[in-house]
Amino acid sequence: MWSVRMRSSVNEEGREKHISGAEGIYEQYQIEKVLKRFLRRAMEHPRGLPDKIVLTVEKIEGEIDYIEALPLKTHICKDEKEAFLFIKERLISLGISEKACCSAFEVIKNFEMRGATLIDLVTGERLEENKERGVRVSRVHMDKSKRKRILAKVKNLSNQPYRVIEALTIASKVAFCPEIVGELCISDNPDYTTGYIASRDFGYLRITNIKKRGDTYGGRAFFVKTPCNIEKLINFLEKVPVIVV
Ligand code: PML
Repeated sequence: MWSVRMRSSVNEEGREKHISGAEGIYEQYQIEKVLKRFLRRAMEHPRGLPDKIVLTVEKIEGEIDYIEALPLKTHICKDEKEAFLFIKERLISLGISEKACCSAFEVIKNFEMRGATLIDLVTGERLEENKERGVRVSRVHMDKSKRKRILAKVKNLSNQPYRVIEALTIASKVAFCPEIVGELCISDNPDYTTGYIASRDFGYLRITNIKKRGDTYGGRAFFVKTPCNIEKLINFLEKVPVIVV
């Protein structure tokens, strides 16, 4: 099996600004088709035209972990205020402090990261060393038959069902880490206003109107129980190949 990844960016005043990313685990015969799809996605992203696209094709050596997808539900909120209150309540029910919830929203709104931030679930402190890059969940893919079943379930819920599948795939790998108690995700796509919170406890919970249409901020925050081995956690999220079934 092969890990195929894409990330695109644009240089803005000497800084590399993230535009889009995509990835999966594929058989060798699928690589060419996937590369074409990823390239089109990079060139047609609503966040703009990139000036750099990195495509990586890497053979996977060693074992692949198989894990179960989180169950998916949707909660309707009328606006971002209602969404914020609902999210806070659900995250607090997991043992995450109010301070940590607010810190996650603040980081997502104010810091542009390529990956996710790791938030200490009590103090709200950021735990990753490289704060500009964040942690990029990688080498993860949803199995074809699971993908079909989820697609049938979400095609009437979202106008971008593949986005839901990708996010559910990432959230399932994240929730598999015992050190991570919950996740908050807001899409950085200005036209996509549904986000989610996820945990082993309540699964993948989509939240409508998590932000206003047109807002360009977005990102992911993982709530981490400390003390824990951060390096080992980041290694799992970024490097260990996982197929979600
Ligand atoms: C969904 O379940 O509708 C997807 C939510 C967030 C996706 C994050 C992204 O693709 O930007």
